[in-house]
Amino acid sequence: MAMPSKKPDPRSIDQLAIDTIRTLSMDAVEAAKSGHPGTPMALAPVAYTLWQHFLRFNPDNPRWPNRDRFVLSAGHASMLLYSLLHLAGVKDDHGQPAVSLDDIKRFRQVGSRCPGHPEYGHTAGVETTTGPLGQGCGNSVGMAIAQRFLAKRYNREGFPLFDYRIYALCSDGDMMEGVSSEAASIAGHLSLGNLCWIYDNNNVSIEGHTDLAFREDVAMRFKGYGWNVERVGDANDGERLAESFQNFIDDGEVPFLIIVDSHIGYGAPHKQDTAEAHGEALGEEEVRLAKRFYGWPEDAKFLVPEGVRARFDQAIGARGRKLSQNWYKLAERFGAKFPDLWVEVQRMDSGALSEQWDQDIPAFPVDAKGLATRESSAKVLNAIAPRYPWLLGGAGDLAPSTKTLIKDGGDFESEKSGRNLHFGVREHAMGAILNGLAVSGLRPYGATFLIFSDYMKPPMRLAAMMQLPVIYIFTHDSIGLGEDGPTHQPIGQMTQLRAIPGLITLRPADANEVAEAWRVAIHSKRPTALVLTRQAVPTLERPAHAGASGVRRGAYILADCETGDPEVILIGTGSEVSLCAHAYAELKKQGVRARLVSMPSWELFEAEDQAYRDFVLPPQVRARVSVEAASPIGWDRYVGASGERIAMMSFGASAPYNDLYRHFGFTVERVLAAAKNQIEKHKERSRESAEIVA
Ligand SMILES: Cc1ncc(C[n+]2csc(CCOP(=O)(O)OP(=O)(O)O)c2C)c(N)n1
Ligand SMILES: [Mg+2]
Repeated sequence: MAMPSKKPDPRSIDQLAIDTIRTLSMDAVEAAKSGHPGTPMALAPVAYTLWQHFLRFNPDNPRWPNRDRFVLSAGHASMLLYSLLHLAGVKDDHGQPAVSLDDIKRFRQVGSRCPGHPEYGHTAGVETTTGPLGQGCGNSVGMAIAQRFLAKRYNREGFPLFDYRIYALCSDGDMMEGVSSEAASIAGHLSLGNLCWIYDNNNVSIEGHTDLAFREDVAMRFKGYGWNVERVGDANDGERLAESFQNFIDDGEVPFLIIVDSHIGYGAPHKQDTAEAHGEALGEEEVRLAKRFYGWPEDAKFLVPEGVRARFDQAIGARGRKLSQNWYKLAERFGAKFPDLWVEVQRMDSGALSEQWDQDIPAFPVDAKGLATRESSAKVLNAIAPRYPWLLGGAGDLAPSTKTLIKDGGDFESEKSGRNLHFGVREHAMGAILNGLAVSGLRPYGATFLIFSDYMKPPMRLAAMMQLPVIYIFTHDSIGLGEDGPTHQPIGQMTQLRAIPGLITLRPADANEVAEAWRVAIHSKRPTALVLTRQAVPTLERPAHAGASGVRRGAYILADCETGDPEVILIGTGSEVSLCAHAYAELKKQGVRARLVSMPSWELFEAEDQAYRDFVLPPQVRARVSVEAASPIGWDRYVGASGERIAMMSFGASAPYNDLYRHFGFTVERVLAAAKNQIEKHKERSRESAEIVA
């Protein structure tokens, strides 16, 4: 492998290419009058060395499944990545440049492929969305787990179908965030020898010198996690950088941290090594002086000197094309020899489902005692898993409680690559790892108590933004968890999850709704949260109650009055549906025309057309009661300002759950009273408005 020289000749094409990355980044930020120039200027040689000499990546086909992954966890340095994508000539799905020079000129503007921070799905070659510090680090661990899982399942003697590596570039901020510590800890535990983090140790963050808040010994910390650690004392020392990357590749046993000492804003005479170089345009004069320092034409803007693109093409381009061509040939031979496995790989790669994946999902018989929805979920998960081999996941040390083990799925451990992941008590990293697994084509799920979804919101919202079909299994979903008390009882969590655009929440009422909820989740191209009970809930009688397939529409009429409009509509979710069903039966007995609506998913209901929504909740029927043992926020949308919401107005308490339901007013009597109040109230109102009209 050609190593770059230690002190590149200032006129060498490699130095010219490095300085092109720097100047493109400076010019783009200057034009936008916003952005982060300092870190691309400092890290240009690091990224250049990696991309040109090591990264196995075909610019013509950035989706090549066996490509090395490059994650810019320090997403604010986005111009570093955009410059690389541009200069390496990376193509999008239509064979067009992933990033044109025009995109760079319109950095951070409407319609540009160069938004402020790298966005997955928006710019070809961007492996994951980064910007919230630490997330990319977490994602990279998921990617590394994915590679090992894929290698274990599909590689055969003489067929190393998946042998790629994962590189992540991290800043001081990444290192300070807790999620990267969680992720590094589990990466060390799992001996992920395919993972390399490059830590940009520039001693500067937004408020100034990192001494203000961060003096820990990062090298010692990572050694403690079981990583190999190397130091490169000068970010401009291409030879030493190359040596470290080679050591990572040669080692391959445990994750690898390369600590690189760099100078933020390298070459800017007044701003180098200062926080000002981090997040604002350098200013015209400073840019001019920095260009003079690089030996660059001072007035040139967005200049790509002749030979620079060709240089990328000769190195990363030629290498990547050759490797990927060879890989596709290998894949063809693999397909001939292992046709079933190859079908799987192709299905996975295209995001398709495995054949007959839902054939074994059971129908649950009516059962007054019933079972907890976490229990029925376990049965459904284990009916799906054998037919869906790239479905994998685990819990944050709560598998026995969340019921999320795949039987006979094997463990994913240091020496094992099974389907049951053990995240340990690391919910935040779990969320980020799930995203890394999902962008790698696997179908991941992660589980914990609903209350601890609080610990993983950042990666959940990124999953929604990236439209990743991650499945979250959140159990112990209300005061119904009982004795553990208010610290463990979720109140506002449903509201918070419903506020994440693009996340589908599902709170199924019984075992058959759970089966449908899983069907929705598996079919979904977006993240889905299954919200499940700890306590048993009855399995409702169907078809006396409507079939559970209505779950797909978010809300459906479970039981209705025989004729005409109902006088009142009861709307419940999850464990409160059976409560409403009892109230409905009682109302019916008393001759009241009631409708019972199960509403497991607001998002799916909102996606239905107005006609269906009006069919379920006719606008003329104003007497409405919602019942959900959680925050009332948002329910006025469905019951109206004059409807009644039976909800939690405070934190919960520690007691047996039946007592808590009574204590907090989740009783048949209360629902009955609310229904009758509503009927009276709206009768009165229609009388009043009739009088006004008369
Ligand atoms: C979770 C999170 N918190 C805060 C920020 C805002 N922010 C962006 S960069 C940064 C720190 C910059 O320092 P460093 O990470 O060392 O990056 P450098 O300037 O050295 O490139 C902060 C606080 C963020 N992007 N993500
Ligand atoms: Mg820094």
